Formats: sequence, C-alpha cells, structure tokens
Amino acid sequence: MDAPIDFRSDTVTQPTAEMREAMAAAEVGDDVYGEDPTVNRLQRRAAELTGKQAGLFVASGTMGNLTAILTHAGRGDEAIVGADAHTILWEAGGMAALGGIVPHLLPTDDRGRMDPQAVEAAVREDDPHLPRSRLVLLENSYGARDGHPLPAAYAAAVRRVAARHDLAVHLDGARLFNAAIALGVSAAELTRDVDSVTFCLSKGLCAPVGSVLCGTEAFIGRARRVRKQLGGGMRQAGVLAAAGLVALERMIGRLADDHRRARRLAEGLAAVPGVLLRPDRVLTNIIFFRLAADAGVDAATLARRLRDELGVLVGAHGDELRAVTHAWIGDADVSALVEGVAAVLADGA
Ligand code: TLP
Repeated sequence: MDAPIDFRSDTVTQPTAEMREAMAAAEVGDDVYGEDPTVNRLQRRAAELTGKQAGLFVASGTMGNLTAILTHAGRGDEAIVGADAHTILWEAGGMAALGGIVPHLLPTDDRGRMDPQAVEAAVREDDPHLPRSRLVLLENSYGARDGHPLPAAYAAAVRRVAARHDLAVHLDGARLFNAAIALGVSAAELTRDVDSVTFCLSKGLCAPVGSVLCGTEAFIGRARRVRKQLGGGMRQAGVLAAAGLVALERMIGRLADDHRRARRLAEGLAAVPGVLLRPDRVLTNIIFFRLAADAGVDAATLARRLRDELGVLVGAHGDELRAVTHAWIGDADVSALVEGVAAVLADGA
C-alpha cells in the first residue's frame, strides 16, 4: 500500500524542501547564552506577528503553555480554564503535576467560549482558605469545538474581567494563524487582549519542531528561567528555528486551502447516510463527526477499516472521529476519505 493518507492531525506534516535547506544552512550559536542568531531572529519575528515585545522558542505547544502557566502562577494558585481546553485534556496534567496549580474548570459553549460572567463569578475572594485566582487560559482556534476561530471581541471581554481582578490571560494559540486566516484578521488582533500567547510552528505551518511563547520583555525574561527548569534550553536550536522562520514566511497564507478542503470534506461526509456532522461548523481545519446508532459500525471499527482497507488514517476517541486537513492533504485525499467512509458504511449497514 502507498504511504497512508493521514487525517489524524496537522502535527503529522513534515518540513518542506525549503525548510530542510534553511535548516542545513542555519547560522547557530548557544541559545542558552542567547547567542543563536537564527533563534533570535525567529523570536523577534514571532513577537512582531503577535504584537508582543519578545518571544521565546520552545520545544512544543505543551512546553509553551506550561512555561507560560508556571511563569504567571505559583503553587496553590488557580487558573480559570475551559473544561475541554487542550491544557486540561491533552497536556498530561502538567500545570498541576509540575506547578501545583489548581485548574478551576468552567463549561464552554459550542464555540469554546467561557461565559465572561462565569469567569468573573469564578474569581476567589481574598481568603486564606481559598486558592488565589491568578490566571485565565484561553485557546484559539478551539480544538475541542471543531477548531472554532474566536473573534478578538471574546478575548477583549475576558480581558475586562481579568483586569478588574488582577488576573493574567494566557492564550493557547497552537493554531492562532488558522484562526486569523479564517477570520480575515491579523494574528496580532487576536492576541491584543492577552498577556501571553503560545503558537505552534509544527502543525499546519509544517515546521518539524517548535512553538514560540510571546509576551512582554519582563515576562519572557522570567519564562526563560522556567524553560530552563523544564529542560528546554536547547543550545544550537537555530537548525530548528530556521524551519520555523520559513514556516512564518511561506506557510501562513496557504492555511486557507486547508480550511477550504475541510469544508469540502465536511460537506461530503455529511451527505453520507449514517454520518452525523454539521458542515456549517467547520470554519478552520478540524472536523469532528459521529455515526448514527443504526450506521452498522462504530467509530473505532470505521477508523480501523479505513486504515486497513484504504490506507486512510483518522482519529477515533470514544464515539467521536476527527479528521484534520493540512498541507499534505490534497483534493483527491478528501475525496478518498469521503468515498471510503461511504463504502464502509454501505458495507456495514
Ligand atoms: N494537539 C494535538 C494533540 O495533542 C491532541 C493534536 O493532534 O491536535 N494546544 C492545542 C490547541 C493543540 O491542539 C495542541 C496539540 C497543543 C496545544 C500541544 O502542542 P504540542 O503537540 O506541540 O505539544
């Protein structure tokens, strides 16, 4: 069988030829001394794009979020966060395990928004019995809600609450540029009302490794020490940063293609009898779908048969399936998935 058609995540993308060339040619130095010119260039560019004073290159989105959280908050402090946020569901409990930080979970609506009034109500009184509210965590695009892109007005509303109570706001912007492209705004507009933001180079932007945490000079200065504590001082990391610079230069605009294909995929799948999906919810590159009770197969079986019989990979968690479009997915791959799902369901029914 040919190489699989991989819809499991945009994390599976591999570096482009231009990135590999830039990596080979990268000027490097010891980044723990702040002397890697390529890392420094990437950090400056990331700061410019997010409208912040400074950036810090980190190994992953998870490391960027954890570094930010541990920089903003300390042991026994509380972080107000959506119950289905990536930082809660998919980061191995890092903020509690490594930072002693208490997550205060709030429900999110179908776009991944916490109600700003609920955020305000969640802020603790100043009482020695209680944890100290310190931080609000946002995410954009919102992975668990079909990658919904949240407009700047939402962060602004949360920011007003946070400002009244002296809380910091961190944005997990793993797919910040997907959100910006989908909304037709700059990334800086979406980060205007947050104190810090992490975005990933290694998802839709195709770099092999890395994310950048951005914020004020003072915040990034403190975050640099936390990154060191986490083992993230990476020395000649310019070989990685070089790919990140190409990602920022070349790969942002093309995310619109991923979004167009995701919508086409959603429309195709929704037309298959037995598939439950709302194509109008697909605004970026992430699609969740379920199967009707009478579809004849369950989610895990469908994923297994797509893999074994057609070489098409999708994510399956419980009764939910996920397909993510990215630079390695073309129009023919979209058709292959739609036709594959239709064939398995026709067979299973
Ligand atoms: N998400 C991965 C998995 O962990 C689920 C994926 O395949 O989507 N924030 C968000 C919103 C993310 O989606 C991810 C990765 C991260 C942070 C973490 O990034 P990495 O994988 O670089 O640690």
